Amino acid sequence: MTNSKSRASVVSSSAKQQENLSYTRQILDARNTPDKDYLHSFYKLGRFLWARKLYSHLEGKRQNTLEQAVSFLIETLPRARVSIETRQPEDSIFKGVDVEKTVEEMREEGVSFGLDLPKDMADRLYNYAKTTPCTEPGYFLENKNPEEFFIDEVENGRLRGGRRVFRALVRGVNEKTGESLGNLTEPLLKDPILLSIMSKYLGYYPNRVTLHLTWSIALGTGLSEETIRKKYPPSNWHFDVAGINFATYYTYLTPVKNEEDGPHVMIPRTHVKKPMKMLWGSAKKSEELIKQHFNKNEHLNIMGPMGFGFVQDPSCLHRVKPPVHSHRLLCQLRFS
Ligand SMILES: O=C(O)CCC(=O)C(=O)O
Ligand SMILES: [Fe+2]
Repeated sequence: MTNSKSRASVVSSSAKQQENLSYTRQILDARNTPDKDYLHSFYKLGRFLWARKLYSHLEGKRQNTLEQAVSFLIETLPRARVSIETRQPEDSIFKGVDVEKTVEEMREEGVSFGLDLPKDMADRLYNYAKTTPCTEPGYFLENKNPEEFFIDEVENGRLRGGRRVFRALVRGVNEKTGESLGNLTEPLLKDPILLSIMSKYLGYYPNRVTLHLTWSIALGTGLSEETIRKKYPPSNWHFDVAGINFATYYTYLTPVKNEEDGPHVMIPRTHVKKPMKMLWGSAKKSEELIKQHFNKNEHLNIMGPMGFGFVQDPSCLHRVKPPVHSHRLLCQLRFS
């Protein structure tokens, strides 16, 4: 973990929601690039289906045992009242979504749609992203602090007329307004339907959620594919390894109506079935390798209006197709 101080600020701002999430103990914001955590030790096993399944089984068992122990204690100590807010499905943002069907689709296809954000929430996240400083991984000032900028300072793919920018990670806290990504996404983080989908899919209550709010910069048409791939890693085909087992909720906060608006592209079913050799080495896969094993008609370009939301098992091969004319904003919640 890169910065325990900023992590603490998000964790404390969401202390109440954690209480309500019962098991979801750690909520991390994007600025800590929490994925660094996953690059070491046994998290690497998360690329293997058998490891994800085994972990789900063991973690599910551990939580059940814990739960039984806690209820035993509560029952034997009748005066010690523990208040856990249990939200009902009718309070969900995703009221009406069929949990079983969604989980089934995730299992079969690796993706399921129909989890759109209400307009006011999408608007709030968009405004937050417009008014909060961003950073691009790998760019630092002379004093070694990350170089910060606002998204409106990126025009024609360049920051203040200077260097090229490919992506802008929105900070988890806006020091000026006191707003935080953790607070803004709180209704999502404690949404009973979303949590139910995630826990059913994973086989245990998620222990941790990481938040990412990311602008993909409109790159125009002049840059070579090779440069883009080098400078913008998620534009390469890859699978995520975000814990031992994990699943992601995505929502578009700018409309993605066509292939030039920055669609998320994936190959359904590859969470359970990947060519053997893709399981080894880097999680990033070359275009050539993908071409050898998959037809173009197996690629799914995901498009939708602002607020469009879906859940995915990001062990599926996927990538972003960078936008051409206007920046695309995506919010990701990774449950693990
Ligand atoms: O921006 C996207 O659509 C994909 C991002 C992604 O794959 C990642 O952050 O790992
Ligand atoms: Fe990814």
